[in-house]
Amino acid sequence: MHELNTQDRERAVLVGVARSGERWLAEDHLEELALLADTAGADVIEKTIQEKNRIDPAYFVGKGKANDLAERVTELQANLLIFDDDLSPAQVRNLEKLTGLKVLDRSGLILDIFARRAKTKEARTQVELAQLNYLLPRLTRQWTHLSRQVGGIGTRGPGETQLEVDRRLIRKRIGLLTKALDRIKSQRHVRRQGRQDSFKVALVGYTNAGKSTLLNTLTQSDVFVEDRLFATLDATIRRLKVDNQKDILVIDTVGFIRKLPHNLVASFMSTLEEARLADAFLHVVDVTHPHLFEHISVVKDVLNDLDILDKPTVFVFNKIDKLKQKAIVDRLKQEFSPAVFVSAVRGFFLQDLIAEILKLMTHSVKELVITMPARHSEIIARLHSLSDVKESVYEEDRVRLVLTTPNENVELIKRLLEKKLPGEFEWTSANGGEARIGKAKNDE
Ligand SMILES: Nc1nc2c(ncn2[C@@H]2O[C@H](COP(=O)(O)OP(=O)(O)OP(=O)(O)O)[C@@H](O)[C@H]2O)c(=O)[nH]1
Ligand SMILES: [Mg+2]
Repeated sequence: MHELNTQDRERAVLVGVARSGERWLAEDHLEELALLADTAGADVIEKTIQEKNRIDPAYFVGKGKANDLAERVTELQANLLIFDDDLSPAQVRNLEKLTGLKVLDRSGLILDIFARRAKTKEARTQVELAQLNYLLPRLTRQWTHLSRQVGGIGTRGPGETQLEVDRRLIRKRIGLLTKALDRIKSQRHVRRQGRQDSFKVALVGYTNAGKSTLLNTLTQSDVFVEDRLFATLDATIRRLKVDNQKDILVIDTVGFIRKLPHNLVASFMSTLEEARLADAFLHVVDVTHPHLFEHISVVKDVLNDLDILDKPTVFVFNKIDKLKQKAIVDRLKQEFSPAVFVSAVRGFFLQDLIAEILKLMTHSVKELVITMPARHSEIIARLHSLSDVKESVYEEDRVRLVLTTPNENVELIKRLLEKKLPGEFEWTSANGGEARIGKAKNDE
């Protein structure tokens, strides 16, 4: 992210709207918007909040406030106006006309950061797709004209030429990108097959909570870490060795944030696919953050939107090395369980975390579907003793068994089958979805 510092930084004015009596909330949101602006390469030269219960359809803020803003930005020689809430395409147009500045909203800003951060082909494709979807309703002569003239934040990504083509071409491009993503997804699926039988935990959490740092410390890796928002955009996977026996895969994921646009989350589904297939979550929380409770609920909301909330979870309260108010620890222990308190940077109490992961691993169950020759009754009996057989269907000389078993037995069952029935069985793990494991019918 070196280019962030070498480029000319833009001068931004931030605008928020608060319902009456909720000024503190808007101030807080603007604080975070300022971090986002900084990450995108802008210096925030002023923050302004209007208390208003009704949103103005033409300018978002009131007309009077919009006029004041137009004067103020000239005085301040600002070149960028950023709103904390999503604006309609018409509001953007009106505000740009009135102020003569480029106007962005929170989604546009986040998209710009994503465009800079995206490194892999998958992330780039996803970002471009999200940008085009964002752009489509906003594509007007005015916007195109301004972006060509002004450039900078909010205009990177698809590039100027894309802005000049008509909507039909953009739709075509969206179609192509969607297909490309599908292809990448199926390649990822093939790669995933090899990892099918390891226990997988995904690091989820608010941006800047310390997920990548934790991955690095746990697995002695060197994943990019920065004290800015959205340092991670790709799902990185590392192997964690425990007891020289068990292998755990740890997956780093994109961080979440308040007011994360839904279509943006959806466009990252492919990256989050790894998280979706994980056996458990480590929900990493910056315990020193004044709004940690809100962070936790934002993360839960996003996981819920993605329909993946329902997984065993360990709460990992991170950064205890710089926690001053120790009293909060008792409250958190009461409210969240299981919970551990660690420092990823200093490596404090990581053993507690590993112990919790091992507990989850032991207690979690996997559903297996095994097809094998029916004549081996002694093996079938052994499978009954190791698991809960829910269904056995006999067909000619083979039997198909659907069973659930504690995760710790999965390896045992696999070894048993490989030893006694080499090349004669098939199995799938329902928990991991589609992928096939085992050495079935030479089709691996
Ligand atoms: N004091 C302290 N700082 C930490 C700790 N863990 C992480 N940090 C710092 O917090 C910042 C964010 O760390 P990251 O690991 O990039 O956070 P992340 O959750 O991966 O962030 P995104 O990828 O943006 O979602 C960095 O400046 C880290 O050095 C910790 O245990 N103690
Ligand atoms: Mg990260």
